[in-house]
Amino acid sequence: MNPEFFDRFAEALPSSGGLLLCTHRHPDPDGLGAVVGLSYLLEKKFGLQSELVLEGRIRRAENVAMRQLLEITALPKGGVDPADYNGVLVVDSQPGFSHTHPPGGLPILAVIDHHEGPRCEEGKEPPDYPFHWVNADYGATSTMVHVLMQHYDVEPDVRTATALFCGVRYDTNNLLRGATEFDERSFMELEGLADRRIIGAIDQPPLSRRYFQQMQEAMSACQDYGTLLLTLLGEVQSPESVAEVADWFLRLEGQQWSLAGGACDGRYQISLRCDMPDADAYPALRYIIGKDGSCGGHGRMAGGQISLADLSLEEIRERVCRRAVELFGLADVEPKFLVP
Ligand SMILES: [Mn+2]
Repeated sequence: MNPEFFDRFAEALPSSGGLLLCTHRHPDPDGLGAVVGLSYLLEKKFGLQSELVLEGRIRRAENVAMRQLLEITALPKGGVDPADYNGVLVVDSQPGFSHTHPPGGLPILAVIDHHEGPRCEEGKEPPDYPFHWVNADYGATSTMVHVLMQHYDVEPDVRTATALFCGVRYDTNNLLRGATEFDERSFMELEGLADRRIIGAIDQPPLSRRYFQQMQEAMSACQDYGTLLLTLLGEVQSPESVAEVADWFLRLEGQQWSLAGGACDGRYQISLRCDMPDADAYPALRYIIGKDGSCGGHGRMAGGQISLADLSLEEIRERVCRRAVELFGLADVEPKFLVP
């Protein structure tokens, strides 16, 4: 990336006043890491204060631990008076994605993201934000923020390095998934600066009884189609647990697609994962969700949702199952329960 492009980030910022940072609903470690990194850069280099506006609760145990241990504070969605701020910066997502709603009444100054999504797919020109950096060649948005910090000669402190490291680490599964040379460089550098005890505590957080119950429900629901593991649950404790279920079954020996779904907060959440080398999860999930909902994704992982306002849980499960089986050419396969 040429240095002049990064200079545009500085040009996009106001000279004073507060800023808001926004990421997707139920942020993951990469979204949180990118927020912490960007906030640090804004303060150290530009003397600007920024606050995270959080959409959706953080409930996955690892993400809760990361937020607590790194003391990541946030304003609730709806708790923001636009008059107090000069603009919004969006990370690890893009305005227009269905799970991302920047607070209204304020200009969007910057978008930094590594996801493919509806806008790329429609082949539209990206909207003209003052700083618009969307590049799927990065395995994590935290890497992009780290690269931006390096351009401005800002070295992260321990807390910031730990947050960014978690972002790179979880989004790339320790550099094993969709990582490029940029992610590798950031991973190595940040690891040396990060707090290992905090990383360990984020990695192995205490789990609730409900968590184990959820996993047992997932075990009994998982249907094995051979190349596809389908786990379409009813109510789940959090949207993140759907992603966790999809990730978990992907560890079954052999190579498969793992599709999981669960109802939470008025939406049916769906996660698709694959462990085949060149699989592209986003177009696959796009097909499976069809016109019923929306999705986004990156490399071998994708996530989306269908509103439960217009369709019943049963209708959604039936449609998702039918289209997944159709897409993967498994219409003639009689599924077995993974755990009979
Ligand atoms: Mn990400």
